[in-house]
Amino acid sequence: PQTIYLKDYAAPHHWVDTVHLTFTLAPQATRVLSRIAFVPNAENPGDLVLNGEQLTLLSLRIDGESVEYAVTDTHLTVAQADLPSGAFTFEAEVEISPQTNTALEGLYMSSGMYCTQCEAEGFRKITYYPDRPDVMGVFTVRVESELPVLLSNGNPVASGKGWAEWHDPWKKPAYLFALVAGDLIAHNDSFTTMSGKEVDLNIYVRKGDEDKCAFGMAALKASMTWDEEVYGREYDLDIFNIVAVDDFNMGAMENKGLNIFNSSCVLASPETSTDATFERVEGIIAHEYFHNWTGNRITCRDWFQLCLKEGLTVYRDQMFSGDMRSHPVKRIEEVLQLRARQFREDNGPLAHPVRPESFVEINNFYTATVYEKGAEIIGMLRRLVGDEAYYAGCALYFDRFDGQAVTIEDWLACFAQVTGRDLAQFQQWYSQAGTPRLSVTEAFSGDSFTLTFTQETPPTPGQAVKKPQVLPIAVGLIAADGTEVLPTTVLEMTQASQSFTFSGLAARPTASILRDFSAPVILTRDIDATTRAFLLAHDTDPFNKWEMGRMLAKDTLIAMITRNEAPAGDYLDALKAVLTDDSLDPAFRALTLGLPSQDDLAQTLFDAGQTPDPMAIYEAREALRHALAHHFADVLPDLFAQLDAGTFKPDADGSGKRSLRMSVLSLLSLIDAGKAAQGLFESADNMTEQAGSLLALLGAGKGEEELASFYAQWFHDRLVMDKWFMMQVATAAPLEAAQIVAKLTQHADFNAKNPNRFRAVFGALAANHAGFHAPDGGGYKLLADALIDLDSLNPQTTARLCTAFETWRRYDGDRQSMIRDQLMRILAKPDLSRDTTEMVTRILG
Ligand code: BAL
Ligand code: ZN
Repeated sequence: PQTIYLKDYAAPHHWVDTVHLTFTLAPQATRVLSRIAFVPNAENPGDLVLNGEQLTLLSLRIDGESVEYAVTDTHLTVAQADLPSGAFTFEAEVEISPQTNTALEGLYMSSGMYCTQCEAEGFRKITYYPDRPDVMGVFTVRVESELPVLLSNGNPVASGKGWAEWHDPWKKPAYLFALVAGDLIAHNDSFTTMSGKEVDLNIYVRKGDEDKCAFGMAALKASMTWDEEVYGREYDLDIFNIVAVDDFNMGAMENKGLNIFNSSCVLASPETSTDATFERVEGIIAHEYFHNWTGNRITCRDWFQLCLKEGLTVYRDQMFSGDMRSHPVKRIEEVLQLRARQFREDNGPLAHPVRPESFVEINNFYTATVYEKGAEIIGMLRRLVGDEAYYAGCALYFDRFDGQAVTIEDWLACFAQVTGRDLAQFQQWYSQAGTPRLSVTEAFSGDSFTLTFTQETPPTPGQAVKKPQVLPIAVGLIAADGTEVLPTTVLEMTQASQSFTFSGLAARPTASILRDFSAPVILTRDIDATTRAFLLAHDTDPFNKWEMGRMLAKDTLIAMITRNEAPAGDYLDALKAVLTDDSLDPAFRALTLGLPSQDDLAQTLFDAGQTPDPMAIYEAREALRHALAHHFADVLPDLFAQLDAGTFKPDADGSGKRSLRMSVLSLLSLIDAGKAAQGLFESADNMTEQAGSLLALLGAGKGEEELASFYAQWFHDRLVMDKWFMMQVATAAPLEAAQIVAKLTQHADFNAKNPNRFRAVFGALAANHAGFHAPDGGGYKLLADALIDLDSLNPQTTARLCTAFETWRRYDGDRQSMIRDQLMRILAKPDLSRDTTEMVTRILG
């Protein structure tokens, strides 16, 4: 397959003015008639080059005349010599087959409805078109079908029996095109924008899901208000539609005026959804809505600039969720996720810059690095320039680039202009892959305290030598009595090694370093358990307070794994103090009680030069869970009773209490024979507690009856059934995991074609660290078998799940050789997709 390079970017030979599309829908023979007004690009004249894949071309005309053209599997070309000299109208009719489109890119069918997914390059499976984000046009779309709901982008223009017309006045690239047709029900509401415009809001769902839309609608309205209040951004159409689709590769898609959502990311009700789902729905609704300005009104010049819209939009949705809930809790959750997904990626064969320099298949670059590290860069930029300059830079960006397809350089230029800063070194964050290692030493002399930092970024594929990054390092200093002698101060590190001195101190303080996780680095700091426990008790920065508990837990587990030590009493006492401290937010206490994942421990051991043994990691973690349960035995039952949040409300307060309550229950189940969990399972009126009590039972090696009754209650609800599948795999004992997965794939409700269901089983297998890495290699083989089968149906989801193997070089020779065999077996599959070929090749290195 061909590699595409950022350095090769060239503007298109033709721009698009207007696009008229008529869809005559039929499951296996949909007709797409296109009329496109093209304008030659005087600065780069040439042939008319259109993308097109899996299309049957029925007719083609230019300015009403037939013309010579060449068609390949991927392109249609009309030679410049055969084109009119100025602007012209291109007309074509193609036939496509939505029903057999299992890749879920382009126009496809899901549960009887038609829907589309065009980002990144799906529009070329709908019709011939310059399918690149810098080509923007004004679309008018006519949809013909007997189905009752017919939707596309923009505003409705006219409709009649069996047809509807839509017009989107905002020019857009083809990746933001969308079409939906189905027998759907609308949950309707409205919103008045800051300039007094009334917007009609709809969430379209299948019959039976109407009662799961209210929360998403409230989140949408909150997002619209927030973007007006915080960024001054107003919505710009008469209507905003969201549609829930069951078969969807991603979480959701920001198509202009017609967001399409994986149903798991928009539907929510207390009976069927956990608090985590409510939080996810709120965040994703906001994310897609915020794209209307950061992504749609201003889009990317090319796909290498993907982080321009994704990093910024993730940052915006994170700030929104923090405002809706709790910033400290949200920040800890973000960092947990960043470390679990992005650091893992950045430390392995798939490491790539936030703005990659090349790709084979762009779908493989919708990664944690582009999204989450991309968001961290925005957060660092804001820390460095300050709030006022941050918002001034954003305002300039919106003003200057509205209606354009732009680059990271364009974005940064706004902040350079507003602040007068030179952001050249900062821009390296976009081009240099790898997670910087930051180490620090501390010295006190006279009345001065000095912190000396050293940074180093390890080599990553294709980047052997690294330069120092700009690091905003937020620090605070705390006196021995717990008072803060230096409030949070941001140090700006730009060199490989740099010292910062604080004077006028009466005594040596304790430093709190990298507050709020102010830069995405791995911090090494030589501090003893007593200092960690002191900061856990006294740090005013909630993130670092949590971080100290996490480091104590990690040290304890590493000592248990490598030296067979018993858990340190100091750690157990410090954790108990947090668990029982009523002055702390329950959500924070729950996060502090959470142990580092097995995958995190494996990486930590590997970084320390050891070969991680998945079974030993699993056993130590289980032993620590039992030790915690026994150490807290006297307080767990009371805490469980006190933390009853009463009537279910999916807000920060209620979800925080339930989160701590479920953490308590999971420990309690290890010492009360599952009684409390069985009781709650019987009485729970919400999914958070029903699934939480079932998980607590399964985690204690019980729960078989409850699992069966859960199925009997929920077999008709596909999203709850995803949980039923996932919970069994997630809690499977290491030596049973492969067998349980094999059995579940034979279940009548398993369907590999549905990405949610496939991920519920195989994503959970990959996440069950000891189960996936079971010594006989059964987990590897099972996943490889499933990926080989899925690749013919759905390359995108297949390629994504190959990341299960990305850490293979951490492990012992036997495991490495078993994984390599499986990767080679995948690669040997005839007609393996471009997506999977690229991923496996990169993983093999
Ligand atoms: N643009 C793809 C889905 C999302 O990031 O919103
Ligand atoms: Zn996005």
